Amino acid sequence: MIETSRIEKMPGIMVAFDMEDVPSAIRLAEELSAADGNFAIKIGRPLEMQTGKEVISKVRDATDIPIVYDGKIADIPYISAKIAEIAYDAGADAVIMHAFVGADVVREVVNLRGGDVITVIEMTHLGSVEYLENVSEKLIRKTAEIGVDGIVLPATRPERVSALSGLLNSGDGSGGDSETYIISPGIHAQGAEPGDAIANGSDYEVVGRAIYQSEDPKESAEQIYRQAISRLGGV
Ligand code: NUP
Repeated sequence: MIETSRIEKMPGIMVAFDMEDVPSAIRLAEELSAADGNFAIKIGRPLEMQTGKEVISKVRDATDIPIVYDGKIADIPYISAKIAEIAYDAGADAVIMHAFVGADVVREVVNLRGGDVITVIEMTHLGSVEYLENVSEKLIRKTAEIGVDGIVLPATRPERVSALSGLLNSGDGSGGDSETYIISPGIHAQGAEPGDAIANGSDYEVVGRAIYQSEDPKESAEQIYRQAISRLGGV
């Protein structure tokens, strides 16, 4: 039984692999292995849909960097656990699932002990304020109590990262675990700047298009990493 996180709680960049070209994904995975900084890879549905779970295995063979499968799992407990199990078996270190589906689903996936579980608490887009923002404190408390490894908070709303990360670490009876890492998408393509989330308590900033659509993805990843880290001041 594995109880420790596969993903280290330390500032870094999680590169979103949403490109639809498998060879370029493998190339970037190899390049990131040699890149200067703390990186993780997040495989999203657009890439997964090219070949299915094989692409997770191919990226796994190309690098030792932690791999997160972002299926945003949101189904009944049996199906959610099945999807997570397939991703772990293919080589993923972590899966992303929705918290709003309820504690029974989160618990079922956590109980697999196949790898890290990251739950979506609030999202980066406008519609996240319609429903998720109203229940996010409850979602954090519940998922922390269950013992997830990571949560998703939006870099596009740094004030939410600050407020909710404080809640996670407050030890106010919420079951909050300071070892729980925070990942925050929204850098560049969705309007946030490198460091906006990390400076407010997040650990990893998730960056997709600004890296994989750039002329030199490895160089862009390194540059964004440096910019984000510099916002911590002296670290
Ligand atoms: O709230 C979320 N917002 C978001 O953009 C939760 C996510 N998981 N993501 C993912 O982060 C999204 O699916 C994509 O893979 C990545 C952001 O990509 P980009 O906007 O940097 O290209």
